[in-house]
Formats: sequence, C-alpha cells, structure tokens
Amino acid sequence: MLKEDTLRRGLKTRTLGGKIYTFEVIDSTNNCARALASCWAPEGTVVIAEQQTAGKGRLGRTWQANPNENLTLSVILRPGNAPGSVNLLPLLVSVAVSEAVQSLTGITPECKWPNDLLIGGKKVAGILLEGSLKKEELEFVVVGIGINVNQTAFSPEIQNLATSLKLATGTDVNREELFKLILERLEAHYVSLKPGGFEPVLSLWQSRSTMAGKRVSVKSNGSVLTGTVKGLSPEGGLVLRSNGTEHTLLAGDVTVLGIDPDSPSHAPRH
Ligand code: BT5
Repeated sequence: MLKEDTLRRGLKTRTLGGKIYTFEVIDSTNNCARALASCWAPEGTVVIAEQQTAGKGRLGRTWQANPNENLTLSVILRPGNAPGSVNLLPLLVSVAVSEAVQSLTGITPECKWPNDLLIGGKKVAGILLEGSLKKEELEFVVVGIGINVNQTAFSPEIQNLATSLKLATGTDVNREELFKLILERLEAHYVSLKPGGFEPVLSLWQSRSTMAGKRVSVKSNGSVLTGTVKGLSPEGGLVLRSNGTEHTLLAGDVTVLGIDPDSPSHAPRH
C-alpha cells in the first residue's frame, strides 16, 4: 500500500505534494481533488489511491487499474488565467510523465495527442484534466494521471491496447520513486511557464512524439476528419492537412492509420 511518508521521503519539490492524501479505495481521485480544490485546498495538493471504483477517462469513459500495481493520482493546480492552459496543460503533463518514466526505466514513452502516452504503440498512461472556471478565470485545474506500472494482465476490452512499465521493462518498477519523479518533472515545467510560456513544452512534446507526417483520423464533436498531421498549433491543437486544407483541432480521439508517403518528414533522403 502506498503511504504518505514513503511518497514524501526525498521528494524534491517546493509546492507539488505539499499535502498528499492517500486512499485505499476511492471513487475517483479526480472527484476527490475537485472537491478539495473547491474547498480551497492549496495548489500542489495530491490525492492518490490504490483503487478507484469509478476511475474516469474523458467523455464519460472508464479508467481501469488493478489495486496495488499502478499509480492513479490527481494534482491540484491553480494556473490563474495563464492563456490557453486548458489545451496546453495536458501536453505539459504528458512531457513530465514521459520524462519521469524515462529517467526511472530508460524507456521513453511516446506522446500521443492529446493525452496519451504509448510504449510500442500501446497505451501506458492516460491524463484527464478537469478545470473550474470562475468569472472567466481558471479557479483550479485537477490533473488526473493514470499509469500502468506493474500490472501485466488487462481486461478483454483493453488487452490489445494497453501495456505497462513492467511489461515493457520485464521488471517491477518502484511506484514511490516514479511518483516523486512525476511531481518533480511536473513542477519543473509548471514553474517555467510564467517566464518561458508554453513554447519550450510544445517543442519537448513534439520531440517525444512521432505523430508528425502520419495519416490519422480524428473523431471530434461527432464528426471524423482524416488527414496528415502537420504538428501542433501554438495553443496545443493538432494541425491536420486534409484535402489541401489545414485544420486545427482542439479536442478529439486520434486513430493513427499509417505513414503518409507524401509527407516531407517521411520522404526518402537522398
Ligand atoms: C484517459 O481517458 O486516458 C484519461 C485517464 C485518466 C485516468 C486518471 S487515474 C487518476 C485520475 N482519476 C480519475 O478518475 N481519472 C484520472 P481517455 O483518453 O478517454 O481513455 C479512456 C480509454 O482508455 C478507455 O475507454 C479504455 O479504452 C482505455 N483504458 C482504460 N483503462 C486503461 C488502462 N489502464 N490502460 C490503457 N488503456 C485504458
């Protein structure tokens, strides 16, 4: 069982993890963190649970995770009116989690727009941000992170799409160490937002993604658009070229169809 003292021991952050609430069972760490944030829990408060009975994905979907094998946590941030942070923060969180996994295991999970981390094309982590607006200002954002750490068997619905750090490395991965690295990388990128803006995070995200030049179809608001990925827009949207026109999508579910042979990033080098 994850315990507050072992999660905190050696944690090198100033704000994130200032308060850590651990639960054996909870409905959803995001729900709990939202309730705490509405009651003025400070920025950096973390809620972490061994088991969620109603772990949430986006759009009413479910996050499944066996107890005692994974990390399911939520962090309260209060970015104020940092422009565009709703679309950009998931990319910042993806970079932070990918870096944390890399420094602990040597494996670099790939960033898939908008909120997934993949290893070998399979999902190893998902991110769910939920914000609350007050008078057009972001009152708080809850950053929910689910990572498949030491789970090696998945339910039939997800067994072909999911992987874990243990499956990828062949060994058990220390969840407390991973937790600390995630908070440390998240804080490092978050505090650099004010002076540096999102530009550095966008380029780090792109360097950890292989989506550029791929043919994809994106389901968004009930319609499907197929095209070639050009990259990210400054506000964190996915830029697609479809039938000669560029589109910027701010939300959606992406299916990668393959490499576009006509894309310059995949043209043969001479
Ligand atoms: C996500 O949604 O990927 C966001 C997941 C966020 C989970 C964390 S856990 C801590 C915090 N508290 C919460 O209640 N939630 C957050 P989405 O992109 O909608 O993906 C959901 C889909 O991923 C599901 O419909 C399944 O197909 C698949 N899925 C579910 N569990 C999975 C797992 N463990 N590994 C890989 N894929 C999974």
